[in-house]
Amino acid sequence: MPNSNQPDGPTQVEIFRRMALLKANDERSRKVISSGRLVMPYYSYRGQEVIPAATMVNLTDDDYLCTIYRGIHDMLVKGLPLKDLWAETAGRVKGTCKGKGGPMHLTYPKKGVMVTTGVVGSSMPIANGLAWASQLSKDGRVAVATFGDGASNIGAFHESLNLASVWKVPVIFLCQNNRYGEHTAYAKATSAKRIADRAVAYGIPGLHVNGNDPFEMYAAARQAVERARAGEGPTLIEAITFRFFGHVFGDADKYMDPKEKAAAMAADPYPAYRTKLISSGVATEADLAQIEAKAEAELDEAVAYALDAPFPDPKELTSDVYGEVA
Ligand SMILES: Cc1ncc(C[n+]2csc(CCOP(=O)(O)OP(=O)(O)O)c2C)c(N)n1
Ligand SMILES: [Mg+2]
Repeated sequence: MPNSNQPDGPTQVEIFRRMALLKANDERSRKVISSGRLVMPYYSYRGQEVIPAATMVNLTDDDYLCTIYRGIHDMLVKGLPLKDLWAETAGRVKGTCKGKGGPMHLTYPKKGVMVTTGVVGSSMPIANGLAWASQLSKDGRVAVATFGDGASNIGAFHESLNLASVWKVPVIFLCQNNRYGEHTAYAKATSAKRIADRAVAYGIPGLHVNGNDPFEMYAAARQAVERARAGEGPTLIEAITFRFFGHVFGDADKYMDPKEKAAAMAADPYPAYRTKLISSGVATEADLAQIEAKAEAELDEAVAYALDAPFPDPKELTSDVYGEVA
């Protein structure tokens, strides 16, 4: 576990700002869906906010992100605007894919959000392709593939790590180990105690970090980004976290151990980090309350913007399906 590369004061606050936005967005999403005003499949990332918040602060807008259905947290902190996100998840014309992609297929290339996929394990080969393009064009971009613990048992994980290592492409494989794959607990589906150990088989660094600790997460991501930019190749990061809710919104999560869940929620990284910033003198209670209020106000605006927008015209069903060949 790396212990250098600690974030400076302003970066610590920026990580908090991103976590506050993510927490508020998750809470608002569940509230709006429960109200019946919005119908969509929703994969809560509550509990996992630290991972993208402390990782993406190390990236530029030009760097790439390939993520999954449980990836709204990754995309928001990579720069996907809140209004565009809400419009797309609500299936409205003002969304990132004109309302035709929905929550499982968000993209926003202007900020490097290249693909969201529902196919477990598929973010990795796509990120490899983008990283290979960066390597060939020498544009310095780094690609990050996020995925879950369950995805590390898919063939594409192993193929991607191998190829990335052989070609030394600038890619980071960021595994968010939230202890469950759909309705199956980690130990029932995964032989390795640590997914990070699998990196050894491909001759690349495998970092095993507490994904609920913003400083540890930041240091690991920074190390991986620096290695990628220096042309040294890929890194696998396994970030340990916990999914507070069931696989998809509405799932009764009976298969989750209630004691384990209660303990994880009691150790919620959000209030813990909030307290730490205040006690270390990096921010005041008023500073952080202001950040939280701003996130709520932005959400008020984004939800209204999305729900007031029209649905796509059925005539648009087959447009944007194929690219035009000149
Ligand atoms: C190739 C493929 N196999 C199976 C599924 C069904 N499925 C959807 S989510 C999921 C669990 C994945 O768990 P994990 O990788 O840990 O990600 P998490 O949902 O925990 O973030 C499965 C098996 C799928 N979508 N794609
Ligand atoms: Mg999982």
